[in-house]
Amino acid sequence: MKAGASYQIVTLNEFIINRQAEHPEARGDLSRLLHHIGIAAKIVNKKINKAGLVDILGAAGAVNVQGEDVKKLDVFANDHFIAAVKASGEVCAIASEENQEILILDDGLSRDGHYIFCMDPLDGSSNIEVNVSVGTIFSIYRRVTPGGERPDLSDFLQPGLRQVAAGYVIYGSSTMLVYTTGNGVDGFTLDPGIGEFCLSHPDIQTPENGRIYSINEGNYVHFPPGVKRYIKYCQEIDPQSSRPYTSRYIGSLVSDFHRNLLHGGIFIYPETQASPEGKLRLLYECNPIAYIAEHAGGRATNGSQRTLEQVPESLHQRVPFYVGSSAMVDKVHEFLRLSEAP
Ligand code: AHM
Ligand code: MG
Repeated sequence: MKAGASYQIVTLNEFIINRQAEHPEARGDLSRLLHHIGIAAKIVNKKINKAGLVDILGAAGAVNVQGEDVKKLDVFANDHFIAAVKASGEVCAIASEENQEILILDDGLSRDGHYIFCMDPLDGSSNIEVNVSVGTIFSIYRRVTPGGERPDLSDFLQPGLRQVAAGYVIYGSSTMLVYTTGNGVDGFTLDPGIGEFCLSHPDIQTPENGRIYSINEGNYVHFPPGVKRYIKYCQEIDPQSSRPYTSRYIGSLVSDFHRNLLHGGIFIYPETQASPEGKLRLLYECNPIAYIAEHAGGRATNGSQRTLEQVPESLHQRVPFYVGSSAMVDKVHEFLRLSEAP
């Protein structure tokens, strides 16, 4: 480096501290929790990078609460994110895709923790065996039960609008952590050389319109008529609106959403015959992704209602999910409405 040359690296921890300093009233609780999430993300990233080398692939021999095979890495990610959240001392209870019931943290500091934590520790895990990107999705709420008392389901059945932070980690060609506390969406790329998440995508804004549609078209015959018509619309030739659009579907929500967030696009997982309520889970998949989408200028709905306004009825509730560039979500709504009209 030339004498006097300067570099401008902002690490995740530095960023969190700077943000906290902007709020003199903040006690640092959320900052501590985010810091620990960053540590868990690095540990899980390391393990995923080695997935092809050591015997950690394949089913762990158990079935999760959704009746799906639990892969060993799912268990690893679940354990490490739980440990990180516990270590922060700020969270009194956790909901995870991998656990049927909420996990109550009633030891030490955690009992008085102000927050509850929801997560999908390893989303898209069926993709690991073929080296496709997977992710962790998380969501943080303030508890509603009084501090010191035993947290219960009511702490978790809050509409997504009440999230205080949400984010995801994408373990891809590079590993990124993207999160928001409701004040802009920022992305950090893990620099393996120094082992730090570094600010690489400050204040992400998603394009208002896009050219990518992401949906599992193998389920086409089971889609609602409005979705079928929207797909045909995406495939029509219309140079003025840059159609036909491009179809991209990885089958890993975090990766599909992340690409569309940066380039503009729409991700749809509607209700189908096999999944009449949709496939994706409201608490730890749709709500955090919806919160990020909205704070980046996008939209997220269940086809008619804003995802963040839905009041959850159960921990593992599934909902249809339409998320992405606002103009594209509005357009698919038009088709859904038209199809319902008598
Ligand atoms: P998972 O949490 O069990 O990994 O399932 C969720 C995944 C999402 O990442 C992805 O968008 C979707 O399931 C893909 O489902 P499908 O294979 O039905 O298209
Ligand atoms: Mg998932």
